[in-house]
Amino acid sequence: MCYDPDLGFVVLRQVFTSAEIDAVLERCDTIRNGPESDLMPGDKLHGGTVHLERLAQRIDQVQTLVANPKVANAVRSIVGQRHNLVQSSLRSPRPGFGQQQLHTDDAPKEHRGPCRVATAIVALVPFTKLNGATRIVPGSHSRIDLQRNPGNVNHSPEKLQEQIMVTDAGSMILFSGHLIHSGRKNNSTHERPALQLIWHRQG
Ligand SMILES: O=C(O)CCC(=O)C(=O)O
Repeated sequence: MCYDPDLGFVVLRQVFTSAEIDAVLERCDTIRNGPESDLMPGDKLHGGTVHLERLAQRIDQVQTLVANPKVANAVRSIVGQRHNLVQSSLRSPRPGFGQQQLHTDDAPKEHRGPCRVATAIVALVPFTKLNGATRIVPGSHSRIDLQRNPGNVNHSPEKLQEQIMVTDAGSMILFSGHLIHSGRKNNSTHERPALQLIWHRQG
């Protein structure tokens, strides 16, 4: 499947094997249970949602994922040839947490041509409606009016439909950083861990 510039997203299936997912989760657990001196700025172990930052520097499998040609090609089709990874984090809402407002990951897109930002969410467990699978609004990356007021999506006359990204573990939801999206509440009894990767166009 290729990035669809009209919809603003693509799902890349099985970018991680189950062994790679296990290795990433195990390493995250080691960091979470390890000495405080191993924590990095932005790591958040308490509260409703656990965050671990800079995982491309801390976990080999994440670094390999970023270099995966299938991923790199898809990122290039969103932000162009020259880009850099600015975020590689774990986001893991605990049961009862994770709900976010609809938002974009960059300022409204006022120009045609490549996007400034690409975002990927990699499911480390199956994403279900119950556990807070990410929601996205296909096509909203071309709607500057809605990017300015993402909360208006559900009231727009054209009724852009939000889509809940139910998917299997190991799949990547890759989208324009101008696409309206959000995390949803985890109503399951387990954490919903996912990687969040963000690239910025250079130049
Ligand atoms: O974890 C998710 O489902 C989406 C997270 C997100 O959009 C964010 O933290 O900005």
